[in-house]
Amino acid sequence: MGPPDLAASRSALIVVDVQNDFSDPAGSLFVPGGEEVAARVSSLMAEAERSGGLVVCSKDWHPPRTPHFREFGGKWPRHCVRGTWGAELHPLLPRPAAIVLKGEDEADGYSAFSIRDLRTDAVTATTLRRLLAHSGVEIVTVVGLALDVCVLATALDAVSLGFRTRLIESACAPVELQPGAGRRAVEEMRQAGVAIV
Ligand code: VGL
Ligand code: ZN
Repeated sequence: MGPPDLAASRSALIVVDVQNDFSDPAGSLFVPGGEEVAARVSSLMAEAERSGGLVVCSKDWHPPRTPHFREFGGKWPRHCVRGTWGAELHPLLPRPAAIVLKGEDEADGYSAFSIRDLRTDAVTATTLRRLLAHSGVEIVTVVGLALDVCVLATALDAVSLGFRTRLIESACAPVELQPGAGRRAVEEMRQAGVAIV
């Protein structure tokens, strides 16, 4: 007989980018509602740990110069520069079992699963899929920031990689560069097969 928590261990909570720059009002790309998201995510992480689930946090982790930033031709203000306060996880979050870095080098790093090089357009995988496969995970719950950017990209990748995927909408918030982007992101995820709860 296997361990009693085998079923629970086959699900994972994927916490997307709940870092100071997105979740603290002093952060450089503060997402409105980000503090409330950090508080909710913190409880969800504790709950997932208690029930034997795997908790993985992604961190946007950019070099100081990247074509992802406005000042170098991209669309975002400077944020989550590796090793800075803005790139740290929100202090309310407990320590996760695993951390996946994304947006390194020349990549946008929107999805926690895949990396698209901004110069060559080549797409490669992060460590996340292998980590989940290694732990026997088949069901993932996605939460975090921003709903209409990295949460969207991560949940869509999760579905296309074959994971049963849930989104807890109340533990996400959109940055909405365009008004309505949050609502459209939820619709897109629903249509792709993400269960919105
Ligand atoms: C994100 C914009 C730029 C995110 C990351 O985590 O949603 N948004 N980089
Ligand atoms: Zn970024």
